[in-house]
Amino acid sequence: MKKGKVIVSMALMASMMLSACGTKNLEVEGMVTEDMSVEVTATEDVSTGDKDMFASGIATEDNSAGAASTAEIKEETEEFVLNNEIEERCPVTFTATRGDVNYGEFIHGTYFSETCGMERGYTILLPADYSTDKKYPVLYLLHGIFGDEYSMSGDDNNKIKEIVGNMVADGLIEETIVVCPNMYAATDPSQKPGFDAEACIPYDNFINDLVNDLMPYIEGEYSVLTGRENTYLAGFSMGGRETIYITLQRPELFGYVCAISAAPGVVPTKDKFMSHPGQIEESEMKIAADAVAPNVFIICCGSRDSVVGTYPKSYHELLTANGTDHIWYEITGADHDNNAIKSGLYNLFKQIAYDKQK
Ligand code: FER
Repeated sequence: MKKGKVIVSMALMASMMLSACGTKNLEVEGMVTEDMSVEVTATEDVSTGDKDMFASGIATEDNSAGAASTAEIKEETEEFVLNNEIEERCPVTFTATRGDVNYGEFIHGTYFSETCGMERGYTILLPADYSTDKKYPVLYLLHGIFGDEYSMSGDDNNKIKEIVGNMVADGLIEETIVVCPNMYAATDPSQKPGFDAEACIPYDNFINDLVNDLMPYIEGEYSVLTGRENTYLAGFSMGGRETIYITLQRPELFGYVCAISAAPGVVPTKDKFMSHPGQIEESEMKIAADAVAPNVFIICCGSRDSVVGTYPKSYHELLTANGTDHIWYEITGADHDNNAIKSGLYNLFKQIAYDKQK
């Protein structure tokens, strides 16, 4: 793939940015170090007190973008140059609903899970012009605690459809299928999600459901490209925790990974909510030396996450201490919210685009 270009009206961008985040000034400097870990520093003008608007932008942030016409977008132009730098905020041009892009709709389906002994649901976003004459890469996108297969696909404010559709429209990434599973892989249908260590067991069982049941089903049912180069994994919070665990357990399956605001409990710890026995020991927080590491492995979190705090940073520090390449960055001002999710999803696809054009 060649360098991507995005045509954006400066005036349109400016007005979108203004309504998206007041007079905030966000300058990001990203530096990719040799071992692939990225240190991102940001300076921002928070003097206007619009930080809350940024953090709680779930309701207000993107509606302002509306459906931009192609003429409007092309009025004045700026070149988007694809590079491997992390951008803390997903540019509005990728979260905007564009009038000339068909984003498709998530649909619901079910599969039989041998792992859980029951029929289970998923939602799936097929490219608008999905055809069995083509094969598509797949992103498995994991929800947070108490979620289900509708959590990520039903939340218009995480912009998953727009980010994928707009990056495809700009020639940055291939058309990509997005699968949102139900990560609560309980074997007992009467067991319900809760907020204690025992209630986490079904989430930790999801690796078996994903690898042995859902992925084979998706690969049999839809026209998908297989193999780690074409199989992406991302998750938010509890989904971020499982993303890290699954990646470390099965690195041969996922080439591109992003754990957003990952919850505690991958390794033993006690946070303000509960004691976590840990899925693995700290010394196991690495890609095994004889295994192939993901091409892109991002760990990120909002700088003022009020739920998982500095746990994502501690995962980054453990991976670094154990010699596993990854990208770490913080999203300035974001809480445990869609600003973090949009950032993580955008940067995952941006890194995929950059990696695949090489
Ligand atoms: C915890 C803190 C946060 C935890 C889970 C979460 C299982 C998950 C939050 C989310 O998914 O939003 O201690 O333990």
